[in-house]
Amino acid sequence: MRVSELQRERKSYQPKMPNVLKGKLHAVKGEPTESVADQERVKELFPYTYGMPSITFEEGENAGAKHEAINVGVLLSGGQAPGGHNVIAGIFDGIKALNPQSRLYGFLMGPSGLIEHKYIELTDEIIDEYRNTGGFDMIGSGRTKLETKDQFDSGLEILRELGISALVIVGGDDSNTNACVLAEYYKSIDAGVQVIGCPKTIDGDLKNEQIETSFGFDTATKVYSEIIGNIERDCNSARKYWHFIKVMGRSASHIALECALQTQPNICLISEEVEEKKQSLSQIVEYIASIVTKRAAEGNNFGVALIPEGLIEFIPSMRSLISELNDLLAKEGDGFARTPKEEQLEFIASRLSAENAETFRSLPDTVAFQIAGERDPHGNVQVSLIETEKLLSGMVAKKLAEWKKEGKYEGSFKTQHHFLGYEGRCAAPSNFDADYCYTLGFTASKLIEAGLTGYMSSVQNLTREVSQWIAGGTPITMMFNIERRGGKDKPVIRKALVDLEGAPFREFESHREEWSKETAFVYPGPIQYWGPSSVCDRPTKTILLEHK
Ligand code: FBP
Repeated sequence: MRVSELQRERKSYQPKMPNVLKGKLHAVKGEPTESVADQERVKELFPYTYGMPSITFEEGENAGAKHEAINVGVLLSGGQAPGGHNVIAGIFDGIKALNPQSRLYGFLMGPSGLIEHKYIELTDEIIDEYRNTGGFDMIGSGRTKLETKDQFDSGLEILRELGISALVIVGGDDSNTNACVLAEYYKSIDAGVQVIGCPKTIDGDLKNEQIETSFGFDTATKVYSEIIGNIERDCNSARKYWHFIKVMGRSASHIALECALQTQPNICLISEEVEEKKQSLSQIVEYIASIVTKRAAEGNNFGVALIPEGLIEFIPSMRSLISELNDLLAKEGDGFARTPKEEQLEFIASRLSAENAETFRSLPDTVAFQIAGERDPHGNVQVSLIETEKLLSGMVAKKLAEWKKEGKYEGSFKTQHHFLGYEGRCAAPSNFDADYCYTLGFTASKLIEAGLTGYMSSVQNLTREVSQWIAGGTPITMMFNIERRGGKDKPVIRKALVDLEGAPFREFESHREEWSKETAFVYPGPIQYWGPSSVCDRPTKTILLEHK
C-alpha cells in the first residue's frame, strides 16, 4: 500500500486511553438491568443474556483474569465509519497485553466472512500498517444479515476450527442486535464463544444513556462541516447561488443538526421535526421558498440549505407511500422487474391505494424510480440514492415562479446541488475518534478477559479529558424494545432519533431564524491532527451540549 506523508506521520500517533485501562483493573458489576421497553417479551426471548449487570472497570487487582493465550475474531458490519481500524488495533493490543501468544482473526467483508469462512490472521505488521487510518479496508465490511441458525452454526464451525473463544462485532443498531442474538444462541448451546458488540455508525443514532455516541460521527461531521463551510464561503463570495446540500444519516438527522451547529447555514431541515409537525412536502417547499424570498428582498439571492438524507421517510404522506411500496415490492418485485421501464411507474401506481398513488404520481419520474428502487438487506429504502436535494430545489423553483407572477417574489434563484456522504465515511479519524475507537477496542478485550458475553463495549465521560473516560460494558438486551419489522414483532436496539426537547436541537432552534435572514456562516476548516488541544481534541457540539 502506498503511504501518504500524513499517514506516515499519523501512524506514530499513540491514541490516548483512560487511566483505568493503563494498569491493573477489575470489573465492577452494577445492578441487574432491564430493557428500555417491553421487558417481559425481551426477557422471554433472551433468557441467557437478559438482566445482566452493567460493568465498569476500576483500578485494582485483575480479579479472575485469564492469562492464557486467547484467540479472538473480529468483523466489521455495515457502512464504513472513521476509526474502525483503531478498534481492531485496540483489541489486538489488548489481547497481546494479556498474553503475547494470543491471536486475532479478521473475518472478511463483514458477517459473510464468518458464515463463508473467509478470514485472515491479523499480525503485527498488518495492524501497524492501518493504525490511525480511515476506512475499513483492512478486512472490509458488508451488510449481510447475521440472523439464522444455519448462519450461526456455520460461524461456529470456523470459530471452533480456529480455536476462537470470543468474537467482536463492530456495527450499528441492526448489527449489534444480531450480535446479541448470536451471543444468546452461543450461550444457550454452551458453545464456549463470547460475543461482544462495538457501537459504530456515522449516523450517530446508536446512543443512549450508556453509549454516549457511536464512533465515526465525530470525524464524518467534521469532514462534512469543513466542506459545507467551504461551500458557504464560495456562496458568500459569488453571491449568486442557492446551494442545496443533502447530508447522510439514513433515518436520524443528527449529522445535519451537528453540521448546522458547526456551520450556521440559512436553512437546515430536521426530519424528526417534520414528522412531529406532520409537515407535508408542499409545506416544506413553502418554508424554504419563504426564506429565499425574504433574503431576496434584502438583495441576497444566495444561501445554503442542509437537507438530511432520511427526510423523505419522515414526511407522513411519503412514509405511508414507502411503507405500502415496501409490501408491494416484497410481493410483486419480480413482476415489477420484468415490466418494461416505460410502464414500471404505472405498474406501481395502479397497485397502490388511491391516496398513495396520488402522492406517487405527483413525484418527478427520477425520484419515483429512486423510491421504487432496490431495498438493502435490512429492508431499508436506500435513501442515499434518492435525490431529495434536487426534488426540493425543483419544487421551490416552481413555487417561486408562481409567487413571481403574483408579485410576491422578486429575485433570481439559481441552484447548485451536493450530496455529502461517502466522502466522510473513510476519512482519517479525528483525535477524538482515534482515541475513542482504540479505547473501545481495548475495552472489548477487557470484557473478553472478564469472560462476558452479550455486552457492548462502552466508554463514558467523553466530554472530559481522555484520561478520565470511564470504560465498561453494557448488556445489549438493555437497549432492546420490540418493533414491527418485515411484518413481524422483533426485538431490536432502539434507534436514537433527534430529541426535539434535547439541548442540541434547542440550540439550533434558538438561532435558526437569525441564521436564515443574516449570512451568519461559520467556516470550520479541516480536521487538525497536531496543534492546540482546543482545536485538535474538541468533540462534537452535539455531545458537548448533551453533557453540559
Ligand atoms: P451504518 O448504519 O451501517 O453505519 O451506515 C450508515 C450509512 O452511511 C447511512 O448514512 C447511509 O444511508 C447508508 O449507510 C448508505 O449505505 P451504503 O453504504 O450501503 O450505500
